[in-house]
Order: sequence, then C-alpha cells, then structure tokens
Amino acid sequence: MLKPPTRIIGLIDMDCFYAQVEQREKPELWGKPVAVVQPSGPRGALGGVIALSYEARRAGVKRGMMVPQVKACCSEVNICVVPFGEHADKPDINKYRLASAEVFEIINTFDERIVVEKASVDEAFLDLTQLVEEMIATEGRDEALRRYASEWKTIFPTSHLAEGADKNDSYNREESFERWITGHCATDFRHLSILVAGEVIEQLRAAILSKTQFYCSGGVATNKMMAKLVCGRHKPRQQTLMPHEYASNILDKTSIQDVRFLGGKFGQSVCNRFGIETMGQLAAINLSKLEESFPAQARWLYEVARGHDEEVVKTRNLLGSVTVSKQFPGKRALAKIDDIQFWITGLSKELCKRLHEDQNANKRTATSLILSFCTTNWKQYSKTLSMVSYNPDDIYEIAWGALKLLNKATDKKNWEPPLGVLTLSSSRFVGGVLSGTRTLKNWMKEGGETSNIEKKLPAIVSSRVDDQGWEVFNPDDLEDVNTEAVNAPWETGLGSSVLPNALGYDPAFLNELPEDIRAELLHEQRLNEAKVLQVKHKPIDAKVEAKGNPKQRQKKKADLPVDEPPKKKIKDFFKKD
Ligand code: DCP
Ligand code: CA
Ligand code: CA
Repeated sequence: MLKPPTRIIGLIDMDCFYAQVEQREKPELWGKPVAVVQPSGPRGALGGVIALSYEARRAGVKRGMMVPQVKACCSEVNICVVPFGEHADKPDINKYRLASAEVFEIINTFDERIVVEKASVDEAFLDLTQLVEEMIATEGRDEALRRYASEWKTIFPTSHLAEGADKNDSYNREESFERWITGHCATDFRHLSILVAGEVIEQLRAAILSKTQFYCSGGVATNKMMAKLVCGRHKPRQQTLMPHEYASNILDKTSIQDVRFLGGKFGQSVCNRFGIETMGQLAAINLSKLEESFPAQARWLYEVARGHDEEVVKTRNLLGSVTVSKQFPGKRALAKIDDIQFWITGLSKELCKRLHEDQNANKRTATSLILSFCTTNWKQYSKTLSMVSYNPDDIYEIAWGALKLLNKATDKKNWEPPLGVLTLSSSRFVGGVLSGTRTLKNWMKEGGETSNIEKKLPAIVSSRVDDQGWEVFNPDDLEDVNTEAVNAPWETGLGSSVLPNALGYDPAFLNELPEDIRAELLHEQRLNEAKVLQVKHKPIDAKVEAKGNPKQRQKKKADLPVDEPPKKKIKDFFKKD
C-alpha cells in the first residue's frame, strides 16, 4: 500500500515567458501575436520559434516552426529575435535570465517558510507544507472557513478545482469552486490545506504580476508531479488545485506523454511496450509486469500512475557554477591552433562578463576555473585550475597554458585530435567581492571577505585523474554537482552542468531549459552515446539485447545497452597512431 500523501506542493510556471519578456520591453506588443525565434547564425539567418504569446497560439502557430511557416499561419505576427552574444557566437539569453532573476527574487523572499526549488528559467516548485499548517493553526480552521465562504470570489479570482469535470464543456468554474469550499473543505482537513495553499499561490502570483508585469500559472497538489501536471490544466493566467482524492480522475484521461519525465523517448517506449496511451492504462499494469520491461523505473512508474511521487523540493537558489561553452559539430571541429586560441579568447571574455554579473547579483567570487573539452571521438576531458582574477587575459593564459600541452600534431599550426566542444566554467565560490585590481590569491590571503564562505562545491565528483592531472571522464562517471540540471528520478549519472555534453548541448543552455525538455535532451544524448560506443567498441549482442540482462541493466540505471568504454590513458589517447 502506498502511504497517503502529507505534503502540499505548488508549482509556478511563467506563461509564454520569453514572449512576455519581449512584450514588456515593447509594450505595444501586449495582447498581440508574438513569436520569439532563435538566431541560427551570426549573419542574420533565423532559426525556429522557441516561445509564443497565446494570441499567436490561437492563430495556430507552434513551437519549432520556421518564420515563413509562422507568417503563413498568422500574417500579423510580431517576430522577436533572440540577440547574439557579444563575445561568443551564440544566442544571448541574458535578458531572459535577468527577467527570471526578478521573478525568483519575489518567489524567494515571499515567505521564509516556503521551500523554493528553481526548476528552470521560468518555473519553481514550492513546498508549502509548513506555511499552510501554520496558517491554519494561527487563523483557526473555523475562522478560515468562514472567511472563505464569504470572500472566496475575491480571494480566488483565478482558481480552478481539478476533479475531472473541469475539462468538460459544461464546466462552470465558480459553481464548482463554491461547492468544494462549502463541501469537502469544510469537512476534510486535507482539502482545506489545498485551498489555503491556493490562497498563498493567488497572492504570490499577484505579487509577481504587480512587481514584474509578468503573468504566470500555478498548480497545487500533494507532490511535484501532480502540481506540475495540473498547473498546465487551465493555462494561461490561471491556477489549478488538486486534492489527492482526485488524482485518479485526472490521471485516467492524462496522456502518458504529458507527465513530468515521460514527455520524451522514455515515455514513448513505455507506451509502445504496453500498447497504451494514458496514465489510467499504465495504472492497470501490475508491478511485476513493469519490472520485466523497465526494471530501473518500474517502482517509479507504478507510483506515478497512482498519483504518488516522493521527490522532495530542494532549495536551489544559486547556481553552483558559471559556465560558457561552444560547440563545433562535425566539420566545424577545431583543428587549427589559431582557431582554438580565438575561441578561448572569446569564451574567456564571455565568462568574465558572466562572472562580473554573478558577482554583482550574488556577492560571491569563484576561485576555480575548469577547462573542459571534448574531442571529435566523443571523449571528454576536464582540468580544474585556479582562478587568479576576473580578467579575460588571465583566464586565457591559464586555460591555453593547460590545453596547449595536449596537442598531438607535430607542426606549429595544426591541432590533433580536433575539438568538438570547448567549455570554460568557474565554481568553488566564496562569499564576498574581489575588487578589480587585486589578485584572487592575495585577496584570499588577506582574509578578504571570506568570513562567510559558502559550502565549496565539488567541481567534478567522479572521474579519473591521469598523471598530467587531467580528469578523464565518461558519461557514466558524471555526477550531479548541485546545479540546476535535473535528472529523471531513476537516473543518477547525467546532467552535470559543469561538463560539456558529447552531443554538443551547451550546459549553460541546458540549464535554462524547462526540465522536461532538458531531461529529454539528456536522455537522447545518452542514447546516442550508447550508439557511438557500440559502433566504436563492440557490436550489440542481439540476443542479450532482446532478452535483457536485468542485472546489467540495473547497474546502468537505464534500459540502454551502454558498453563500458575502454579505459585509455590520456597520454595513449593523444599518442599518434
Ligand atoms: N525555451 C527554449 N527552447 C525550448 C523550450 C523553451 O528556449 N525548446 C524557453 C522559451 C520559453 C521558456 O524557455 O519561453 C519557458 O519554457 P516553457 O516550456 O515554460 O514555455 P513558455 O513559458 O514559453 O510557455 P507556457 O505558457 O506554455 O509555459
Ligand atoms: Ca512557462
Ligand atoms: Ca516552464
């Protein structure tokens, strides 16, 4: 038997976030169809749509469409292009990040009894359990009920009760809400708790709107998975409350792909394996059947199908690292020393710019610099170096000084093996601000402002160090380093934002994505890495794959046949064949 849930969890998700940032910047765009598109190259070519105002959605525009298609759907659409970075040739999402920081400032300071977990650039989970308990204890249950009975229309202007019928054509928000308040909420403490949390979220959303002009939606339930699911139920500018009792009503008709962590390939493989589409159908499959096909995820699947999810809301305010990264896929891989120096210069400048912003915002200074790169053979290397100052020239010297020793080419111009990803990242923050002229070392020696030293964050947890001090790691060696990169609950080994990703996803970019999309990209990456490793090292044993070796599968924490890559020393790796 699953234990009855005891927590009250909220989720806030900004509506069409990047589009609202553009609308606030150009107020004439409020109420109009707006599409935010990626610049696909520095020379003005445009990429696909990443955010859409609801007016554009109503005209049929979809995320991912290219501009001509968008215009065909909606001729009066306003196209806003994400600007290009100053120093590194890639989109600069800084203005959305800054807008996000404004929102998080309000969420983080709203009430100290709320535990806030930033889940992506525009989304936060809130554990409201303590606050709600204390609110009911302070006001008194009967007093609260009296207040709600007389004032509910003004207290809950945008709230919906998710009980199943709220998606029917005949649904009447006010009727349904009033019936709930005077019925279940009056007799059942668990319902009342959800209602009180709904009042908190109404107030928090109103505060966000009045201070930033941004609209958002909210969800309240007894766990993260359901809070996230119901938040989307009456979007935009609305919030949806779900007492646990209605979980099966909601899940019965919920598409498996609409559930957190099931939106991607994994969810699809669950659907395909059992020939099902809804969470209701998933709940009809018993645990041992689930274990046969998905040993690592079976328990989790079993529980979420019943509306249960134990994942805790973890405080996550500050990023553990500031990272800049650049990918050079395929033929663009860097094979010339000049090019590598050019890009390290650009990344050093970009990193410095970000570090200064971080310093201003968070009153902290990074003390370590991590240089990571990935060769075209998918191998990833990383070295933790000391930060000497927040000066781009110093950062360049340190990074290039370490990297240049690894060139396998014998002439003075070329570089071997070519580099597919270059990443500079800084971490191990200490409290306080280093002034421009002093070196970090002296500042630290003088005792500076280091009295409030933050917890030092491990840069890279699990890796092997070769005899030149380079950390050599494989995807399976990676561990989470207290960043925003979120793993699916059954996974442990992916998502470190410090590290470059073999398929070239920029970790800084990944961190800003909604977590389901990020989990999906990482999942896809894992699949591709598995393929690459198989092709390179060992053909797949079709029989073992078909039968599945439960032990081996469990060890890998995912149902993918990932072969152990050969443990080659970095020196051998760079030796000429
Ligand atoms: N984003 C992105 N690339 C993607 C998906 C999203 O850059 N593939 C950015 C743009 C979005 C922001 O992240 O505005 C938040 O993503 P959401 O999925 O929350 O979508 P929106 O906030 O745009 O819309 P909604 O109102 O549906 O939440
Ligand atoms: Ca959003
Ligand atoms: Ca989101």
